[in-house]
Amino acid sequence: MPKLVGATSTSGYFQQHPKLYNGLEDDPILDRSAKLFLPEKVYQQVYPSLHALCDLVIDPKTLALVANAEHDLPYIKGTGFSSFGHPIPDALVTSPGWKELQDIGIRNGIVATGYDSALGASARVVQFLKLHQWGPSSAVVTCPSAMQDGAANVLLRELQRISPGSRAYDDKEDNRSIKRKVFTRAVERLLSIDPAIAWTSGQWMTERPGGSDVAGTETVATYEGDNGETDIDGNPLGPWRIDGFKWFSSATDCGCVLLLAQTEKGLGCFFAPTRKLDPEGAVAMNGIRIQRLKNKLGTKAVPTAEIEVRGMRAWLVGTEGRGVANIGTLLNVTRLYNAGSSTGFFGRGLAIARSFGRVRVMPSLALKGLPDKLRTLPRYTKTIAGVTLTYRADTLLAVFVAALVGKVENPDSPTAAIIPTDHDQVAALMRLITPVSKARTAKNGIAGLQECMESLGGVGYMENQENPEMNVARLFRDANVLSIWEGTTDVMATDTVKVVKGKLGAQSIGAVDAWLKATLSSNSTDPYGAKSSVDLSAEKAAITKAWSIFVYNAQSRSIDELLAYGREVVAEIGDVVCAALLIADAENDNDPTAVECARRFVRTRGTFGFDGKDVPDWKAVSQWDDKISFERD
Ligand code: UCC
Ligand code: FAD
Repeated sequence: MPKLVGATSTSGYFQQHPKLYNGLEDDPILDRSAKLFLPEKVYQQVYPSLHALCDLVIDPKTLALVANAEHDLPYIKGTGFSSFGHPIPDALVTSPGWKELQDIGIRNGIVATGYDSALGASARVVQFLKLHQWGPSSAVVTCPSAMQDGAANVLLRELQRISPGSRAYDDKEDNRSIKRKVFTRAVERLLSIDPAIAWTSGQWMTERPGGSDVAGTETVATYEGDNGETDIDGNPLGPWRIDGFKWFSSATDCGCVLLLAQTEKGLGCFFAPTRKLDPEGAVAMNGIRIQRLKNKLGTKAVPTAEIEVRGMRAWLVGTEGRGVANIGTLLNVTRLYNAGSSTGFFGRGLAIARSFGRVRVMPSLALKGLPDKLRTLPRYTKTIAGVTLTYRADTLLAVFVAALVGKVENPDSPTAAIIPTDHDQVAALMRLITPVSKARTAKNGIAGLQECMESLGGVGYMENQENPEMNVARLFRDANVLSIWEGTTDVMATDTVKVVKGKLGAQSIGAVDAWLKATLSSNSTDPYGAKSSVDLSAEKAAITKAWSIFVYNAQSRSIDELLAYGREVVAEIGDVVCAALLIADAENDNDPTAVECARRFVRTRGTFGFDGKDVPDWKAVSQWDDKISFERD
């Protein structure tokens, strides 16, 4: 009998360190999404830079910056005022880690890629794939990036509207050419990949009376005309004076903001640079004072603040009274980022879970001389396979939205065949599926990350400062905001129902109808040239039936009833679109795991009515669980 020896702090069992791998190699759905949504030539062209980014995001140096940003939290310098009572410009202090991460994001074109004309309609897909990987290693600098992208989008649309040939220009400012100059310069900054030039943007919608319902906005815009003040580029600061109080500002270190304010004709959308030149030529704040920073569950490095606005000078975007509609463009972009972040965080959580499952030893198995790693336990792989399937479906859904946005923005540019060519159909799909994707990916991401955290046992709940690559608890904390900001889940449900029952209702249902028909047609003339040799006809029939039941219910019930069941509406549309995407992915190359994922999804989701009718042999199911969880091993 060997002598029993107690463990000490330096002897006994030590867990082998888990290792993260390059996302394009370790996470099959990332590469598969790229193949499904990018034309072959674009896929080949962007693969090397995507691969390099996937290395960068797991580089210990990058993760050390995240740890620094989470440790050195933002704060306000002193009182925010000089000894003589002058407001101090740039009183907000952020960490070196935060600043460097901002710069890395800018240099890697996290925003600019979405506007890369060489990529055409694929630009948004490539951008999405970058964001998906970058988000979980960025300390959430992606939050300001999202609003930066949204602001660029809104300003580009406004530049089109006020272009010399346009007759749509009807506000009281007789200053189109100055406005064009100001917005053109702002767009240059928002899309720059030079950190010395680039601006992030704020998005100030939420006030104390409400963020979901902005009708009670207490910020007021008054038209005063040019007052001679200039922004830091020497351009006029804007003819509107803005006064009010904004309850949440995430990108508080931004170069400009888009905000809502009341005008005599109702809500307006306004653009304002955050800094100006004072009469002595020094940089000063443009009527902005930070009241205090918020103390939050997660997104700790993000300098979220309450802001008092007094005498800020701004430019009207769009027309008075159309503020919500005019900022709507931005919402669709930021909600896409939200979905990219949800799925990106979820994917990283799964990568961490896999890395642990591969090395964690089960002592009772080791003592029996059996394969002893956690990943060999059928109950464990069933849990991981379940969340992996949800993640695969949600990632396809979110990349689909990115591809639709890319096509709406570049209607004449070719795409992968899964995206329709008809502009109205693409626009209607985008408008309907964006809130569905935002709501679904956020909720599933949070729940999925909780499972990933639990799968590491106690270590999962730790901050793991010494091994920041393992910090799944941080991802879980950060992810919890994704279902709240940019519209809560119930607000997304309301928005979805408004689309279904509103003036776009028939068009959006027709758009899904046509897309489903094309996607689920499996004969040799189908638009994807699918080489399908597998039989998914029962699954396809179930999807078609589920959709027709949904359409019948949506059309026959009142808007009030549908609003009450808004979450079910979101779930059903999401299930149908995800199922069709999983089938398209499976038929793209007949990959057996992808086929199993498509089958499983349809046969286990209540939406499709297979419940209890399909009881395959449990050992065969377990083998598939292992394959779905650890496909690349
Ligand atoms: O939370 C925030 C920032 C956080 C950080 C961002 C990070 C991003 C991800 C990064 C991840 C790391 S900023 C605050 C965000 N706030 C919201 O999202 C507001 C939530 N509430 C809503 O979305 C509501 O649905 C409202 C406020 C839009 C509803 O207002 P109303 O007044 O009831 O408006 P309606 O009646 O629904 O819409 C008015 C008009 C309609 O057009 P018309 O008049 O032509 O029929 C709508 O079709 O606006 C149009 N509209 C839209 N158009 C409304 N929503 C949209 C839309 N999404 N797209 C296009
Ligand atoms: P409320 O609108 O009061 O909502 C409370 C509850 O009522 C929610 O559960 C909501 O779902 C429900 N509800 C409201 N309306 C409806 C409806 N029509 N149907 C069903 N249910 C409904 N905002 C900005 O403008 N800019 C920012 O930079 C920003 N950054 C943020 C950063 C963080 C970390 C957080 C947490 C929030 C941030 N927000 C920002 C605010 C965010 O957008 C709002 O918190 C959110 O939109 C909800 O608004 P609210 O807090 O006023 O809650």
